[in-house]
Amino acid sequence: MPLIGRRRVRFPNPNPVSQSQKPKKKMTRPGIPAIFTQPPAIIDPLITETTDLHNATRDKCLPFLKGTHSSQADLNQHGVPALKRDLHVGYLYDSLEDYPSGFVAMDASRPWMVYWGLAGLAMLGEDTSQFRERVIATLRPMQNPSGGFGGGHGQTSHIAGSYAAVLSLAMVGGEGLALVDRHAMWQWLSRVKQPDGGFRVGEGGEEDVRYVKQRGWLDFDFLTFRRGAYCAMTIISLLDLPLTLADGQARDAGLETLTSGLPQYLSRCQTFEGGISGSPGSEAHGAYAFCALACLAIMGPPEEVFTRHMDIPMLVSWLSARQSAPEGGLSGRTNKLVDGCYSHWVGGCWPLLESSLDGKPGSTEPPASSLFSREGLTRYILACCQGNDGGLRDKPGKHVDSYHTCYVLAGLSATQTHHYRTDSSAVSDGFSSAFSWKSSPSHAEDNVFSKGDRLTPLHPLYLIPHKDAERMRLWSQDHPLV
Ligand code: FPP
Ligand code: K
Ligand code: ZN
Repeated sequence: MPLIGRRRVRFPNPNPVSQSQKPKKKMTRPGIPAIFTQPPAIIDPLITETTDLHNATRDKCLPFLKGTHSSQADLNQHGVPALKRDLHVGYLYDSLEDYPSGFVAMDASRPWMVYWGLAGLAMLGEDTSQFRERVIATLRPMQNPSGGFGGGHGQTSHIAGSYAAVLSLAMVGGEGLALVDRHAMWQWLSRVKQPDGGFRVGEGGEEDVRYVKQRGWLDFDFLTFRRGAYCAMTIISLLDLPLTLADGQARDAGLETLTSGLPQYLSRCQTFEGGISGSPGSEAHGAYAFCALACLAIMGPPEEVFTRHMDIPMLVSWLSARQSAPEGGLSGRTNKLVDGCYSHWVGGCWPLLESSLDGKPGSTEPPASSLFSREGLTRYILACCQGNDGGLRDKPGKHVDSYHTCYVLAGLSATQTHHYRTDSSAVSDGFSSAFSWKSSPSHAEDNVFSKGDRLTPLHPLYLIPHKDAERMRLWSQDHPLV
């Protein structure tokens, strides 16, 4: 085998299996297929920083996957640990309480923290309406009279904060449904709509570093200043906002509606790899793949909008490459590491694609074979992502947080559920497809989780319970803007 340049080349062990199966104190638990307990059969001989990170991650995960880690107890007949339901519930209740001063950087993500907590609790079967008064009191001061919600008190409106606020209000219901100034929201969204069809995440400020300081990870959005399309379509469809554009750059440029040019814009976000980026010309990433597909599926039936605006074989190929063995978890982009949150951002793309490939609505039966390994993802989530004291995480060795708790649970729920569309919809306008989704428990043969570990499914586009999405939409329809 030739040496490549002057880089270190480590030749793969010709018999890696026997190497890893040297007698060890703890034997792999029974019921676990070899693909989840051994290094991959083909190993890249070129060692780079990337492969080192991959190997280190794999070695960290293996004891958890094999069921031999000292923290693990209660493995089922498939060698999979139980969901620590009560501990996760406790963790999420705590996540909605006070934070020590070290968390000040999260101040700009307060609507998100409310959303992650509520959505996680909803999946775990808790009643989220109990938080109604507190959520309203928390979010009310974040709404700006000129439309939208900021990330915290006194902050400029941001499309992601507005998305999280609207979803949280949908989950608490009641007076929460009336909190949003929908007229101002419509005007604000019209102002952040761009002549190229996309949405900026806020007004102005994209070159103002103060926003960057203020917003932590959301700053990616301010630097590239688009990426708001999914958040916008979620808000528009749940609040039944008019599609006609109010004053703003987009209308000045001749666009007529909030959806004008949007599918074409998303199409330009599909990259040479087949994945989808947050804005044309940048790197494909799982978080934006979900946002783009969910956004398209809000606008129309997947089998029509995906086929028209995406190269589906390329997309399927890129999405499939996000899953790796033995970990079973998903990565967000090429050559990067598995991370529990992509269980949703990437895993949540599969039900949408499966529905698109299925064609017409009405197929209540899950497809005979899945496009990804539900078993692998379930194993990664339950074995590698659960914190000892509750909460879920990116990977072993990382701390739990409410963002990962929410999206890892959402990914687990996607592996347990068959999402399909029906011929009936709660609405009769252009968003009828978005409100025609139903979910039923999947009884696939490769279910490896225990019976008691089923989660309440979320709407696959809105990421809140179906009934809450429908309730907000119907309430809004009953309260037309004059
Ligand atoms: C890279 O992080 C992450 C991104 C480029 C996107 C982050 C955005 C989201 C998670 C959510 C977007 C969705 C909405 C609804 C606003 P990294 O480099 O730390 O991670 P990686 O190595 O896994 O790519
Ligand atoms: K990451
Ligand atoms: Zn993550």
